[in-house]
Amino acid sequence: MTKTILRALAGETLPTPPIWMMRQAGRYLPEYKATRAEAGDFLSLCYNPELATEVTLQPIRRYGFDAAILFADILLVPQALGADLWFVTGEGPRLSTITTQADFDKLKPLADIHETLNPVYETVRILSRELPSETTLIGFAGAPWTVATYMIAGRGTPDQGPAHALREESNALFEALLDRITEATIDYLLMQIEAGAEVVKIFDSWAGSLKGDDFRKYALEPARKITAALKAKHPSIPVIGFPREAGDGYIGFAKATGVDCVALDNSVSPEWAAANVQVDGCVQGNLASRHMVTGGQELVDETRAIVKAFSNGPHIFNLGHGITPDADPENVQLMIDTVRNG
Ligand code: 1CP
Repeated sequence: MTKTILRALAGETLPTPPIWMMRQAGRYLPEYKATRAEAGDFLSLCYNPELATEVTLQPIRRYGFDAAILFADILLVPQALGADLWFVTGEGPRLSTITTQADFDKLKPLADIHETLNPVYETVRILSRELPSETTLIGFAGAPWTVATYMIAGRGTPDQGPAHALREESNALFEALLDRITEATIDYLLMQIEAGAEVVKIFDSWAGSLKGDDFRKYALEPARKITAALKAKHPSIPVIGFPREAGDGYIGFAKATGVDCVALDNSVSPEWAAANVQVDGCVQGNLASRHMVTGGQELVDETRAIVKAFSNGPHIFNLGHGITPDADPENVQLMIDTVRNG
């Protein structure tokens, strides 16, 4: 029996959509907090294959999601390329910045990234042995634009201002950086697939700030390049694209990039997305994460409305973005029960 997520990704309309959740291993779970404390800090957890496996499995044991997503972070690629990376408690990631040719020239050659990333491949290998037979293993990476926004600014930014400034003022350097990240991402995802990832997802969390021709050049084109390179070696491995807050950019995204599924954020209505995006194939999404905090009848009604809107085509149920640390684990169970039992 083929796994439900793989059936949806192959274009099958299922009576009940399979379900997993962005950031399903995370700080809303007490068992995650305990393992993270054992690891010491977040990056030590990412690079410890046994503990990273443990936190990946925690939401599978608790809820029986249809997919597990590798526990790692999109910022491991910059670190593997030679950027300094650390996390400031309560604030988020910090990186050494890349704003000049001299900064760029200090990046490591592609062949050297695996030195840093080997523990991640080991996590994937352990997971592919330990996961229940019905659970799909999803690998992932950040999309080049989103990763570049962190490498240029040295931190998360509300409007990606520093990355847009470099794009305008030193376009050749900006494009060279995007190309380097694209190549590293291809190698990184190929290694995850060879270690046992059955699906890969490309997170373009900041795609929404690219407009017009910039969206085409810096969101669509890198996703197309990565997908083509993966498919050339592993044609049967499905790719999920997530150009978050792309709005009208969701229309035609799958055709333009070759991805098998488009993940939707909750700024688009499911009815609109069914008519404009699901017509081209599988979609994933798109319940607002706040329902995992607020719960109640509103959660149930909204979950039912999303399932119904996407019921005439291939659909994987998910949130529109990651679950937040203040979420109530019981609301996650209520969402799952509503999806599975109507
Ligand atoms: O304190 C902690 O334990 C760290 C919180 C945390 C977690 C649980 C971070 C720091 N990263 C992660 C794991 C993670 N990150 C996963 C694991 C799999 C899962 O369960 O989903 C994945 C897929 C990511 C991807 C990721 N990291 C993205 C893309 C998706 C998204 O949320 O938009 C981004 C933008 C990051 C960067 C990052 N890492 C961590 C934080 C707090 C951030 C966001 C920084 C910012 O505010 O800009």
